Amino acid sequence: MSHKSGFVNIIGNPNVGKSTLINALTGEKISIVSPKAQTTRQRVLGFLSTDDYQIVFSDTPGYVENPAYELHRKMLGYINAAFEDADIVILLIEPGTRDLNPDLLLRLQNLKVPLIVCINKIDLSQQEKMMELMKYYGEVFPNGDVMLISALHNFNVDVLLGRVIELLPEHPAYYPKDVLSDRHLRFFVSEMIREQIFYLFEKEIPYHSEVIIEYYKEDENIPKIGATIFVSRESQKRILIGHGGSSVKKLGVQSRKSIEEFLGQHVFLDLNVKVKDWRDDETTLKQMGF
Ligand SMILES: Nc1nc2c(ncn2[C@@H]2O[C@H](COP(=O)(O)OP(=O)(O)OP(=O)(O)O)[C@@H](O)[C@H]2O)c(=O)[nH]1
Ligand SMILES: [Mg+2]
Repeated sequence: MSHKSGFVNIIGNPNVGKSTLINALTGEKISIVSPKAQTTRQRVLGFLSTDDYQIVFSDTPGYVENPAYELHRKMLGYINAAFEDADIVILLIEPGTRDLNPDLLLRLQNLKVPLIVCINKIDLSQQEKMMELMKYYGEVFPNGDVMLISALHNFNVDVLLGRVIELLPEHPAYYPKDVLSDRHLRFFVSEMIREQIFYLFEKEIPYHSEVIIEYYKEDENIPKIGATIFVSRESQKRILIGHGGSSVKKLGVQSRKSIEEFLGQHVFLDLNVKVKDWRDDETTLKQMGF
């Protein structure tokens, strides 16, 4: 019997809902989500497998307009990689967006694989404007499909999935059928702490924070997890820790709750804050998994 499989890579500007979409498509928490731009920094794969097919969905960072740090260049590198191995590209757009970066636009127009343009967050816009936007993108990408979705409210996500399955090439499965992602537990745990940093802290703090899991002891009744949060400057460390440690304590409680929900069990979580100018440091970025 024939079997379908392929890489379906979600690409778009920051904050358009790419991570929300990969979670909706797979039905799992594959990628962290926040209301702030540039939440996703690495490529994360999420798999949807049945007897007949395996879809390898890929979440990518939002397109970085002006890369200023090595971190940004790494983020752009993941987008490049997603262009290279895609069997299908989903371009995610926010209502009202008409200008894509010229380089991004050109690459999308010259794709050798099918393109599905999804206008997301349609719950936030009027029908008439959506129709205009659909027409506009239909003209910009005459070979692509254009559809309206809401990743957050699960509207038309099933229609998108149906189209993806139609377009999927015949190929054996790339990954074992019983796994959900290419990432291990430590990655998800560090990302969930980072997600809470995006929710709890303002201004530059989330953008200067990265999390490393130092230990994950599963041999105990309740797993013990130790994580270090790296920030670039002493002043940022003071903000993260807060008066008498109040802010880092709150971060610890919220992160622990989210990790416990993910794992379905209690954990101990110990957070440490350290200063290191990690965003421009190749070696440190490598240690952080970039
Ligand atoms: N109203 C509405 N909000 C949405 C929808 N989809 C996503 N969002 C919200 O948009 C924000 C950004 O979502 P993400 O999934 O983190 O966006 P992203 O494209 O992955 O962002 P980066 O990783 O920063 O590039 C979050 O606050 C989501 O809840 C939608 O269909 N409707
Ligand atoms: Mg994201």
